[in-house]
This record gives sequence, C-alpha cells and structure tokens, in this order.
Amino acid sequence: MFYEKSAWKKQKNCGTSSLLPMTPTKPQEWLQVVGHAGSFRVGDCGTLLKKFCEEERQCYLRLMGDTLRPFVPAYHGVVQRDEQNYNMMDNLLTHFNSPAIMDCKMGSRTYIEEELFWARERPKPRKDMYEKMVAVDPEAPTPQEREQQAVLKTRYMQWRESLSSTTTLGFRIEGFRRSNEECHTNFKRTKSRDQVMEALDSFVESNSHIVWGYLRRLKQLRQVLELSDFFRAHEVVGSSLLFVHDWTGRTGVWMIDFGKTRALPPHLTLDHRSPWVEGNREDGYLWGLDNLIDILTKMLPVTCHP
Ligand code: I3P
Repeated sequence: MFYEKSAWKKQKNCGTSSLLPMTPTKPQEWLQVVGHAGSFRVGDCGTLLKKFCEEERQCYLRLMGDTLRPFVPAYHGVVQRDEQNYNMMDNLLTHFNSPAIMDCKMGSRTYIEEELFWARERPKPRKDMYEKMVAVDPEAPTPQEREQQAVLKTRYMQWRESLSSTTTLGFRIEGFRRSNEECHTNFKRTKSRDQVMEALDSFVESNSHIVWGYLRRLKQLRQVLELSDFFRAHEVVGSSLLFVHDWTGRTGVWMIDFGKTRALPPHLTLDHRSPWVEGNREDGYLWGLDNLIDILTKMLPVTCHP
C-alpha cells in the first residue's frame, strides 16, 4: 500500500483518486505503502496506471455511475504501456503537498468465497506464505504445515485476519507513511482497539484537526454506502480505504482496490454488518467502518465529541 515516489500500491487490484481535477499542480508522484510491488506507474495528466484486472475494471465502470463515485478515483479506461495493459485512474495524491498516506484494509474477511472453493478443489500449499508466517510467529504452523513447509493461501489469510484487527474490528491498518518519512508496515499484530488507536494517533501525529477531517469524510462515506446500489449488490473484499492528508490540513479518504470485489447473484443483497457464514457472502465492511469511526471519535478531546 504505500507510496515511494512513483508507482504506488497493490499490484493486482487497485487504484486511487477521485474528484480531483486532472490538471497536475506539480510533478507527478505516486507513493506505494503496501501491496504487490510493481503494480503501478504514473500516467500523464494527473493519472495513475494500475496493472489491468478485469474484475476491477468492471467495478470501476459501475462505480462511475453510482452514488459512490465521489469516493473512488475517477476511472479513465484501459491503456497499454510496454505491452502491459493498465486500468487508468486519477492519481489521488495530485493535489496534496508532501502527503501522509495510510491504507486500511476493510472488512472482516480478506479472501472471497470462491478462493475457499478452489482451496478445497485444488489445494496449492504455498511455501512463500509459510515463510511469511514463521517469520511473524514460529509457533503458528500446524505439524502438517511444518512438515510440508507450506500453507494454503486461505489458511494464511485467516491467520493474518485473526492476528490483526480484521476479525475483531472489521478492518486493519496495512501501513502508513507520514510526510517525507519511511513507510511503516509493521502492523500485523496490531489487534486491540488501544493498539489501533495508538497507530492512528501516530499517523495523524496527534492532530485533532486532521482526525476531524477524516471523521467528517468517513461519516459521509457511511451515509452514501448505506444508499449505494453498487454496495448493496457487491461482496467487497480486500478493498482498502486510502487516507491522505498534508500540512495544509487538507484530508481525503477514498475507496480503492476492487480486484476482489464481486457482483452478487440477483436474489442476494448484503447489509455488510452481519457476521459472515460461508454462503452468505457478508464482508463486514460497514461493521469495520463503524468501528473505525468510533475509534477516531474517541481520539478527539472529550469537548469535541459530537
Ligand atoms: C498478502 C496479502 C494480500 C494478498 C497476498 C498475500 O499477505 O494478504 O492481500 O493478495 O496474496 O501474500 P501479506 O500482507 O501478509 O504479505 P490478494 O489480496 O490479492 O489475494 P498473494 O501472495 O497471492 O498475492
């Protein structure tokens, strides 16, 4: 997720930027904080190119006609560079000055039901994920996983969810980068409300004005999500909220990363707050947003509580 000058975030699935005009005010840059390296490159005229993903393209096309449009990067179609296709979208960082950015992965689940199906049908134990697991907790693998030196992706994802606040709060901090600093991505064990609050406070550098700005925007987003046709009809998994602020006090939050967002069958809609049971497709997105809003509210001085 975070950003170092030039290409930013996740490789497979996402994008940024929204209501911002396309006229750049300064040389373009894109800072990637977390996610798959090499997924992004800076486009022309305030745009960002993200490696092509058909599912994500479908989502952006629908989102451009939905009430959520102000909360996602404006989408400009598919372009090719060096024989690689990209989804082109606005670069959300364009109108910020040396921004601070944070990626929060939303929802109580980070894999889609389809992935569970394939893990059962054609299990493919992953050595890279085993290695990532033991690097964090050498005791985590089961005896069988230890013997294979490999874990299934869904098992790894579930382990990551329960280690972090995904399972308990419905979102997790993936990483952040304060203005002109290194990226901080050491949040795999950031799980409790207090730990999350501490990390958020460090991101905003205890600045209540910034917290206010984020809260205002998140509350608007929640209202729009509750009315959005797109949101009602999609399982939104592995999607992030991108937080951006700078020293001028400007703040913004956008929904990004729709590579694992899937349209539901016509008879099914989600409330995004109910617990997930396999088959119900619930993603816990709004439950996570409620918790995030609650935590940010508690970070304000008591006299400022709404
Ligand atoms: C990665 C993270 C990504 C996931 C990726 C994982 O783990 O869960 O969301 O990509 O799977 O390796 P970590 O954050 O611990 O490094 P997707 O969301 O696109 O599945 P991958 O290695 O199969 O890309």
